[in-house]
Amino acid sequence: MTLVGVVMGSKSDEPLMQPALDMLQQLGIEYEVSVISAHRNPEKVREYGVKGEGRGLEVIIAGAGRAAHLPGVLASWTTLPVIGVPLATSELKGVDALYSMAQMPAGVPVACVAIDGAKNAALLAAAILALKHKKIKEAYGKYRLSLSESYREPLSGQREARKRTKK
Ligand code: C2R
Repeated sequence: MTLVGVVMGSKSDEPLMQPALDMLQQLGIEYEVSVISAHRNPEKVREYGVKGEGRGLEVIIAGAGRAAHLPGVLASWTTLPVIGVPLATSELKGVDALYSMAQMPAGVPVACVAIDGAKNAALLAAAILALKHKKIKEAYGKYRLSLSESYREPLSGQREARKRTKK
């Protein structure tokens, strides 16, 4: 079942959003991808927001650059959690999009990850889904564990190297 809707403002955003798709796939989370711009396709964005939950979506990830109203507009049409990914596609290198998402007025929240933080958007989606889906909880837990393990190894490796140089 498709649980995550990944939406981007333009086809040109695709390479910057790819890490989210890769991470969702790695965690075994089914997703769909759509290109919808809030100002170019206002009717389509409304339909996506209104019908998403009924189609089974549980989280929406919305990536956009420049004056990035896409996540906010999507969030206005649904009570599903919306995670915004500000993209560095403009002369302002994503700061414009970051402010557009993080500075949502009170009442309609958009969770906002770092500029070009598509991978973290997928992980945050996984954390939300993990509250309800056991398999995703396991996959996400495993991923988090792998981070601490890959962190530990070089450290103990360094200790070994230090021991060797002391001899
Ligand atoms: P084009 O390359 O299509 O001109 O898009 C897109 O996310 C993209 O980064 C340039 C940039 O405009 C952004 N865009 C938005 C929205 N629609 C397109 N921020 C929106 O609805 O918020």
